[in-house]
Amino acid sequence: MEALSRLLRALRQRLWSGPGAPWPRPPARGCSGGSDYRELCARAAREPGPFWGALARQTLLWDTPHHTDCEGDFARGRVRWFLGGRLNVAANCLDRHAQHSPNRVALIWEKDEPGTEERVTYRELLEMTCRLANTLKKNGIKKGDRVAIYMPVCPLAVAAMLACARIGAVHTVVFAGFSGESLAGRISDAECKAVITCNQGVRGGRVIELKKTVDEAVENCPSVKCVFVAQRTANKVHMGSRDILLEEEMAKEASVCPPEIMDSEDMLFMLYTSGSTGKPKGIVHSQAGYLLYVALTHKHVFDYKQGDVFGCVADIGWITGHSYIVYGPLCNGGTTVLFESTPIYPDPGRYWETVQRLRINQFYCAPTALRLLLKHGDEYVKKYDRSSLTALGSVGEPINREAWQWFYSVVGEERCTLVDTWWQTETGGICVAPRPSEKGAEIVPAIAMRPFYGITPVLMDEKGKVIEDNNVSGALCIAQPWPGMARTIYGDHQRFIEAYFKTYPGYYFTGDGAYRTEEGYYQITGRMDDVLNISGHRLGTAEIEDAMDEHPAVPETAVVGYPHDIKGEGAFAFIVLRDDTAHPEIVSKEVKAIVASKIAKYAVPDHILVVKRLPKTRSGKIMRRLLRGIVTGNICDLGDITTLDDPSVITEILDTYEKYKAQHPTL
Ligand code: 7RM
Repeated sequence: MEALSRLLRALRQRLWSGPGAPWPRPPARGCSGGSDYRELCARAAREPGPFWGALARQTLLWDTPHHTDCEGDFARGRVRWFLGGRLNVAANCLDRHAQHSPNRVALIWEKDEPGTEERVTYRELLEMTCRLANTLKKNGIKKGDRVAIYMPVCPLAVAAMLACARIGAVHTVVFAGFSGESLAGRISDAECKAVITCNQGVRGGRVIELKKTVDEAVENCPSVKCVFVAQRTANKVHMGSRDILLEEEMAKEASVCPPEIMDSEDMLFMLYTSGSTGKPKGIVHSQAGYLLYVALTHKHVFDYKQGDVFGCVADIGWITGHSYIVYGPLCNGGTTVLFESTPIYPDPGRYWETVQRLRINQFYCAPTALRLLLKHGDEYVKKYDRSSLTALGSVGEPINREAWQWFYSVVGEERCTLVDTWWQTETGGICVAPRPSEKGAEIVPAIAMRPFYGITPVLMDEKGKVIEDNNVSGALCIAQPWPGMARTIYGDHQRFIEAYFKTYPGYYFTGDGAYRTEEGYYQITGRMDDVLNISGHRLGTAEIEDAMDEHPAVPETAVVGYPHDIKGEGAFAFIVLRDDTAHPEIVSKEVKAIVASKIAKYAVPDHILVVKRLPKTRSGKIMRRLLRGIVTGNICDLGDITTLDDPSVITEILDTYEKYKAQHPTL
């Protein structure tokens, strides 16, 4: 008992005084804080309003300039930027570029079928967007209405997002890997009036039945009045009474659509993301602040220059796609790649063959893909010409040393800047990254993470006090509002306040822990709450548990994360069976199927262990911390177990786990 308490103390200690840096990184040559960068940060911190206000006037195209830079604070959890300003986001992303350079390429669609890219110019994208916008209007979609987009990465998906922006409708893109039930949940919560989808998708050579999934989803969504169906494949799908062939209708519409002029703070889009409780939250972003922030971070973090080809291989269903495939690059008049395929189709050279063929200059991806690719060896990289590359970016999860080194040395030939970028759905854009950095320091392997100008990170100790020292870790908070931050959770502002502004009053709490180095650089250590990061995708343990609990034979479940070679983190589930007659293997299979159909395939736990009971406190709360300790091999680190109802449960589960592990050597 005493030993266990010691272990618990150690665990808490580890969380707060920090595991130290995730891994020792080489010193940051030449980027220790240039005068430009320092000056910008100082100005932004001193007078954030005027600082961002001036940038907003310079960077965006306004219908009416704003009169008030910023209003509100974290104490109230309500912040607003550029009040009085009026503009249209689609006009910013399209019209002004189409006017000056109509034939400049806006999108390069790297289709799933290798070697079949398609280019879309600014003029063409503007026309496509206007036709789509007119089609939406014709079918009754108005300013403020919500529209769900359930599509693969393709030009029409981008046009759909921009068409919503053009008429002032609010899009909510749902990653096309989510199940019908997940889609339905999001459509209902957002009360979407329409869904835009494709007949089918194609990924890694496999057909995905998107329309079928939408049919399943909208069956229980009375708010949906029409479903627009684009044709990605030649196959016919069932069309019902509210279904509309998108391209056919677009062809009938005018290629001009006057933009709806929006207030800076009107809602631009919402995007669902997982939190520590069961239900995903609809994170709301507004027009001007978001657009300004993603345009500036895109330009300065990647050093994007006019004419560069920007290759972010994320899916548009995640915030990374919104900010760095669509809004950031297009606001900057850039050329942006839409990557529809997978890193390993037709073989593990796909990314680099694409880099060579499209002459990509900045390449932005997730560590999980790098971990997968490096296992296939360097040859798949080296056989393609990567001389166009100038910057490499990583996002979504902590990048481990091996992946960083491989990306930097093998992919980037030690010639490209590698930017590890930390941010969240809620932050809108990149907040911590090695750039911008000092002038002349661009070519060094920048590994030191520091705040983008205007971002004021602070670390908190367990008592909720700001930590001033370096060489420490704590809870990562941000002290000052910035234009790109989320404004609310759709339909539940109270939840917004509770999730982000209650834990450390007056500060935005990110949910992540971070370590600050001797020199004052930041390294992210990972989530401090019950949110998993599986292959760079966020998932709440409660979300998975809620799905598993649907199984009639499973009264209790608990999910924890464990380190996974490729995914970074995997889900490990513990379940209790209602009675001894249930067959564990059959139940496990059924439970997995339930998770896939209620959430998505990637949410299915890698392991399901049947146990007699779960560790609980005397008040009946499941102690996931202990289970995490078991699956991460930190049994010496279980911490305070004094509140545990019956300590013998630990040895009981440990025994079961050891037996399971013996049969699963990959664990
Ligand atoms: C962009 C995105 C956010 C969570 C965040 C972190 C983790 C993201 C990094 C990272 C370490 C990084 N939005 N995370 N980037 N952890 N280093 N560079 O991923 O809303 O889907 O996820 O992802 O835990 O809180 S997200």
